[in-house]
Amino acid sequence: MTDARKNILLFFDRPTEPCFMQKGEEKACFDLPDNFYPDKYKSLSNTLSSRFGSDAQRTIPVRNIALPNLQLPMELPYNDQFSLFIPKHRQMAGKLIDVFMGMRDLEDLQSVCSYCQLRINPYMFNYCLSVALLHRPDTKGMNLPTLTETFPDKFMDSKVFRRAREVSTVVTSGPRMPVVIPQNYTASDSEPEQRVAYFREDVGINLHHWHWHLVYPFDASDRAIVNKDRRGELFYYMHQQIIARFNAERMCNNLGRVTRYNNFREPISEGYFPKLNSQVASRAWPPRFTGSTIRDLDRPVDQIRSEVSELETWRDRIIQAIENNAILLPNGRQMPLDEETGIDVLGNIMESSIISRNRPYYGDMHNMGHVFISYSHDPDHRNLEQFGVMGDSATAMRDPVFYRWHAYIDDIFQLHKNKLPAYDNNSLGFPGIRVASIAVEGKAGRNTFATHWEQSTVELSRGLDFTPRGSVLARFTHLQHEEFNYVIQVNNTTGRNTMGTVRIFMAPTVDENGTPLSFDEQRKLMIELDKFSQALRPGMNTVTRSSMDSSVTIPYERTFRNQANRPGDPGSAEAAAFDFCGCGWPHHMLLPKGTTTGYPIVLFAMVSNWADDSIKQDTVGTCNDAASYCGIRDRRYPDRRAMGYPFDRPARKGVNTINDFLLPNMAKTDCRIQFTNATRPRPQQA
Ligand code: CUO
Repeated sequence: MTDARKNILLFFDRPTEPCFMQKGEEKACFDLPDNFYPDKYKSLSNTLSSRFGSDAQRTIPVRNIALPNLQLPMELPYNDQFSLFIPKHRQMAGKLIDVFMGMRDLEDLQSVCSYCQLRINPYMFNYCLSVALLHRPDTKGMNLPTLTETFPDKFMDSKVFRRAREVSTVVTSGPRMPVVIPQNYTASDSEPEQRVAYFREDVGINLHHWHWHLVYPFDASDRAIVNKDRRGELFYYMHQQIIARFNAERMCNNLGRVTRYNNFREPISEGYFPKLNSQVASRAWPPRFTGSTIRDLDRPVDQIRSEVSELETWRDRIIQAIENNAILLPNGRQMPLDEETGIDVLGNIMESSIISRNRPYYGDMHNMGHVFISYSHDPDHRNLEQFGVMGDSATAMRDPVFYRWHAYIDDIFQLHKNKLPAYDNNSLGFPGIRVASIAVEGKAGRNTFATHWEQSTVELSRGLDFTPRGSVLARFTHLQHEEFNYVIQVNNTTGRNTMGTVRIFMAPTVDENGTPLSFDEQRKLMIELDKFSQALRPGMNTVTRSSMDSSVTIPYERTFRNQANRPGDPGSAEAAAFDFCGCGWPHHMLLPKGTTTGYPIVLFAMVSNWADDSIKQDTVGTCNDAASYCGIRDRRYPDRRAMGYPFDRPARKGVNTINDFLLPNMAKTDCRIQFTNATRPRPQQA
C-alpha cells in the first residue's frame, strides 16, 4: 500500500486523541501546519509537535492547503452523539462527505482530515471518512478497520474498558489476558425479551447493520453514492430478512413473533437499558423505561421539531400511495408503482433518502421513527440527554423496539406486495428441470443442523485512547453452528447443458401455538440461506454446496477482521473492495439457534432459469459473497428477480401450504435445528 493510503487509515486509530499524537503501531505523527492547530493548542503548537513527535518513528508532513468551508459539519459539538437518522446530522455528514470526496488527491485529503480530526465530532468524522474511502476511486480496495476496533464502546459493556485499561496498564508487554464480556448482561431472566438478547446484542449483527448503512448512505450531493441499483428495494429486503430471522429466533425461544409498532400513541411495553458508555461523550447511553410513549420533539440543539402527527401523516400518505398503486410527484402528477420497480420507489420513499421521489410530501418516515423512539426519554431536551441506541445504526439492533418498528415498516411494504399478481407457473417453473430432493449433511447427521455457543476473542486496541499501546483483547460468547453441505439432486431432461439459479430458504413449520403455518404466514418467515448459479448437465446432477459459501454471509474473519494481521497488499486485486466486504450477515448467525429437543424447520430449494435471472456484468475482483443482502459494489444487483423471490408475494389461488406451492423445479425437506447448550472455544485458525 502506498504511504498516502496507509496514512489515511491512521485517522481511525485512537479517534479522540489529536492527530499530532502518535498513531498506529509504527507510532507515526502528523506534522501539521501551524494554522491547523485549533486555538486551544495554537500557542503550544511548537511544544506539542516536538513533545509528541520526538519519539515518533515516522513524521508525516501535512500539506498546507486552502481549507474548504467546514462550517456546517463543525456545528455538531465534538462530544455529542451523532445519528444518521437525524436530518440535521445527515446534512452535516452529507457536506463533510462531499468535502472528502472533492479533495483532488490523497495528500489533500490527508490535510483536510488532519484539520477535521481536531475539530469535528469523532463519530461523524469516522463515518464520513469511511463513506468517502469506500467511494473515492483512489482509495477503493482499502481495508477500513472495523467499527468494533475504532469505537468498541458501541458494542460492549463499559465495564470492559475499565478492565481493559487495568489490564493494559498492569501488563505492559507480552501477551495480554483477554477481558471477558459476560453473555446476558443487559437484563435478567425475568425479562422475556432477554431470551433473544444473544441475537440483538450480537457484535457481528450490529456490525453488519452499521456497514449496510455505510454502504447505502442516505445523503450526499454526489447522487451516485446514494442512488445505487435497487437501493430502495434492498432497504426493504435486507430489513425484511432481519425481521424474518428475528422471528425464527424468537420462536426457537418460546416467544411469539414480534408485534409491530403501529400505534404511535401507545406506550412501548419493552424497555431497554443498554449498559453502554459513549467514550466520546463520556456518558452512558440513555435507557428507555418500560411503557414509554413517543412524544412531539422540540430539540433546538438538534434542530428537530416534529410532531408525532407528522409521522402519522407520512404513514397515511404512503399507505394511500400503495392503495392507489401510484405515488404523487412534486409536480402533482401520479407515478404508477409497477410490478418491477414499485417496491424500489417505495423503499426510497419510506427510508427515506435523498432519492425519495417526493420528500416534501412523503416525509422521512422510517428515519424519524428511529428518532422519535430514541428521544422518548427526553423529547424536549429539558434533561440535556442525547438519543438512545435506536438513534445509531451501530447500536439500534440491540433494542427490542428496533424489531417492532421494522416489523411495522415491513408490514407496510407487504401491503404493496399483496397487491401484486401472484407468480404463475410460468414465472416459477423451469421446464425440463426437476429438483428430485434436497438434503442436509453434516456432523449432526442427515437433515439435522447443529448449533452451540462459541467463545471468541477480538482485538479492541485501536479504539482505546490514552492507554498504553498493545493489544487489548475482548472475549465474548456468541451463537455458532456446525458447517454442513446441502445436497440437491437435480434432473435435467432438456437434453442440453443448461444453467440454473439455486435458491435455498428455511422457515419454521408451526406457529407459536404449535399449529402448522399457512403458506402465506410461512413465506414471510422464509430466511434466505443461499443463492448461486449452477451448471446442469443432461441427466441427474448431484449438487453439493457448502454452508460456508452462503450468499448472505461473510466469514467470521471478515466480520471481526484484524487488519494488521491480514496478508497481502490491500491495494492488490486479491484484496480489492475489501472495505465493501465488511457488509454481510455474520456467518456465525447463519442459522437460528434451534432448541435442545430439535426445532422443526422446512428447508426449501428451487432451481430457476438462469437465463431469466442473470445480470450480464463482470464481477471479477469485486466482493460479492454477501450479495443477497448487500448488493455488489459499483455493480447491479446480481439477480434480476424481485428480492425474496419466490416468497416475496402471496401465492396463486389454491396454495395453502408449502406442499401446494411446489412445482417440479422445487423441493423441500423437513429438518431440525438441534441446539447443544455448551460453550466451546473458537478453534484456532491457521
Ligand atoms: Cu437499518 Cu432502521 O434502517 O435501521
